[in-house]
Amino acid sequence: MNFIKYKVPKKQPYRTWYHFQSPQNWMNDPNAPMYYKGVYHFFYQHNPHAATFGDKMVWAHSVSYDLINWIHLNHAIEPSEPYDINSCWSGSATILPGKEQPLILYTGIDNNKHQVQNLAMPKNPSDPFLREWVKHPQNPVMTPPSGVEVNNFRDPSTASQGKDGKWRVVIGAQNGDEGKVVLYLSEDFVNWTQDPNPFYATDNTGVCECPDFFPVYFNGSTNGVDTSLHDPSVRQVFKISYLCRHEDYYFLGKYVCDEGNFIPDVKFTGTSLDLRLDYGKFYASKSFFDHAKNRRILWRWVNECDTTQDDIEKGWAGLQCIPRQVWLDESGKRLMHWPIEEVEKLRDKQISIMGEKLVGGTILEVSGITASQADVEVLFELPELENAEWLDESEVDPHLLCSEEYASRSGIIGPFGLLALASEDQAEHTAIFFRIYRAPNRYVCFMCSDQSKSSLRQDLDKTTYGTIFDIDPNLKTISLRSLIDRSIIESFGEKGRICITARVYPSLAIDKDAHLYVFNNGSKSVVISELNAWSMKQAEFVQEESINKL
Ligand code: DQQ
Repeated sequence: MNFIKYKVPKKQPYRTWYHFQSPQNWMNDPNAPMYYKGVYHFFYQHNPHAATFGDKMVWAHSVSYDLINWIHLNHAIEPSEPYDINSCWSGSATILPGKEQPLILYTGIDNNKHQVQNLAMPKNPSDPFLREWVKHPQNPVMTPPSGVEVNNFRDPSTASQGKDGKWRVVIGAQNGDEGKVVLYLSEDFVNWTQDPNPFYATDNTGVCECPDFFPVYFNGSTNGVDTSLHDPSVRQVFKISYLCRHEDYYFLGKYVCDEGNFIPDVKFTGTSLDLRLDYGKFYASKSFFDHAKNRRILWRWVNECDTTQDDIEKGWAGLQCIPRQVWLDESGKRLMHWPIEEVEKLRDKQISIMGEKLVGGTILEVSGITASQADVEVLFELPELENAEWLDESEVDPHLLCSEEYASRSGIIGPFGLLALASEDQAEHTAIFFRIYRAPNRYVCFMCSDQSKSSLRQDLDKTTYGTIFDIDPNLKTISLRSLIDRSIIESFGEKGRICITARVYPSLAIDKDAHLYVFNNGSKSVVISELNAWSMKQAEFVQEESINKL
């Protein structure tokens, strides 16, 4: 097999070094991630003709042995038949037990612009790269049911099998103001019937896109669970991407599989109390169970925050976060996220700082690494929490709080954190920070990613992101990890309890001119208990020679 190596062109300061991107043009949702015959597969929504969304979307396909270095293959699924001639939209893979055969359900936009669900199978299941896919002769296998708009019926999930042997998938939909998720059942994966009971409905959220439905262990274990396991050791996660908000929310709850009945612990409120997978730029996530390493892995699309014209000039748009392992925390109330361990293979030169006290107003440079591509982990030792300021969180919107130049304002315990992708004079920087408050009967932490000074350029969306979460009143330390990669910063607070992803486009803080700082603007000192930062090597992206040259 011959491969062509892809190199980041010199004049592409925003092209990432180790985050997955399409070789060129537009990319959006992750589709059908899976592990099959020793190989990880990743498909994605792609417009092969432009750096903008298109009207003939295809499924692009890449494979990897470690989820970090990738081989791009030919497109797996393209519009070709009346039932998908106007685009092949998102879907999922299910590996049937016994036969060990992967099947894909995807949404086709048909010749009437209706959305239908189609089935595709590998032409040669013994090819570990699954290069070629064939469409089932009985397609479409599902058409819009009554009570669902014909142009809003899409994104079938991975199927789970009940004790009755039947397969179940959930599909996103809409009817008028009502966003919906509908449940379908099948004995043979080809003939599907809709469950007559309403599965999920919500008002004013738009289409419930890309529903994901999977179990997690309820005992603090970080192990993943196969999608079809339903027993008392697991709780169910139901994730929805709400079109009107362009944000991913999830619910934890009970699932009685054979009754098709999911009961969320808490309903959607439309407020900052709702649980989100990531509080930044993040959409259309999809998970899979990696049985090679017994873990559940989450992928998701991170769109650009520059202009369409910029995307056209760059020749590409969209990237994917580093895949994250997800599990339920010990309290059973939140998902935890952590970048897959394989990303650590890219760690290169390391800098450490131990036991450094940061008095109020300190800014300390973390020098000696490539600050434009870095992995930084820092553990802050906190002062006594009883010193914290008062906050009535019911009266604040965390995003707004974050946009009021909070990093540079002084508080008591915080703001403290990192200034990433910063210019030497800090005129440009993205501040990722914590600030701790006293709230009625408890302490809370505000975590923020502030992009307002991320670039001197004016034509960018510099929305800031923030969230408030409860902390243990005896908390002594708090951790922050940021994966920095030229135009993306993925941050993980409190060991992965809170994630915020941001896109930034510095005009000064590029390549060797990018700097990394740690700061404290709180009047109480915090101590860098331990900081480790690594330069990150470039991941390897190659393309099979048989297809379009780069
Ligand atoms: N993107 C796909 C749809 C999905 C949306 C089209 C979510 O299937 O609903 O590219 O980003």
